[in-house]
Amino acid sequence: MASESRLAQVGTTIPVRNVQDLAACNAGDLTAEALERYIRPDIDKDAVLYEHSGELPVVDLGRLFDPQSWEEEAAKLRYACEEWGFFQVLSHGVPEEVMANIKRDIQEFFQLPLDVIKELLRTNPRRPSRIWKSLEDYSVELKKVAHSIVTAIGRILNVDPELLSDKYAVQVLRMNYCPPCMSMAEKVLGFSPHSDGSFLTILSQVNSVQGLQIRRHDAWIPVKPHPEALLVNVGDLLEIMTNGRFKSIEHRVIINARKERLSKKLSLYRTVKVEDYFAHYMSNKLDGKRALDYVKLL
Ligand SMILES: O=C(O)CCC(=O)C(=O)O
Repeated sequence: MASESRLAQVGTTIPVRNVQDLAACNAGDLTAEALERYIRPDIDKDAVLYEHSGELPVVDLGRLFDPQSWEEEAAKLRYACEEWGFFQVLSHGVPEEVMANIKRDIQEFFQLPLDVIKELLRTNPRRPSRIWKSLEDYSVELKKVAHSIVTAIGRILNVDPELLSDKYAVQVLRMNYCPPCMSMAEKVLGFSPHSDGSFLTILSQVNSVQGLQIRRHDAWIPVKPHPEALLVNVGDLLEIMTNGRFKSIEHRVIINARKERLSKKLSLYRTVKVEDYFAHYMSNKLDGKRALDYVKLL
């Protein structure tokens, strides 16, 4: 919690009109002006290659930690991080019950009227206790998954495991809600193209509505997630720390004209305190850009 509130103090997102509020408007009120923030004139600029959806790399965590198959699976993980920046993780070990509970509770949460949600969060953010418990259980499980992936990445990069230790990690969980949009669905995006500012992100759909597309070779590849997989992507921090070897890839979310889309995203950050960086900087002799090596892994 301490690190969460620290992050909240660092910065918040740009205020926008609430999308549930927008979705509740009469179709006639959803003018181009009302939707201006969401309309992307360049939405069709690059091709969407549906036929490549099945090529998204898959990494099996069980095989990754089996000495017999480590090498083969580690090669897949390295390829995924270097060439795609996105991959699906199977055998992640998150209990089915934890997955089912969080999906159920997030769906129920977003069915509450907007004023009830606001009131709940204002008066007592912990009051919707069932969802709170589900979120906590899910976070605990995802921390283990993140730890396994980060450990494997450390082995692949041959870096000191201490540098990737959990004590430098901060975890942020977010629930995403994209309402259906009948008017101008073909011009509106749920999430504009962006790469993640995190070290690593673990994504998972909450309902069955697809929409995520990832950038590859100047085109968009729609993601069709395996029902049991978690989707992982390299974030900007990992790209920086690997000197650009691992790629933090742009992605976007298209919306569905008739159905809402729900997803959850766990972002993992690795902290470097300015004080630590400064202490490191001061305690070393001036030597070109060597102090930067302190934040880079490679
Ligand atoms: O919902 C998704 O699949 C992706 C969401 C996303 O890109 C984000 O939360 O930054």
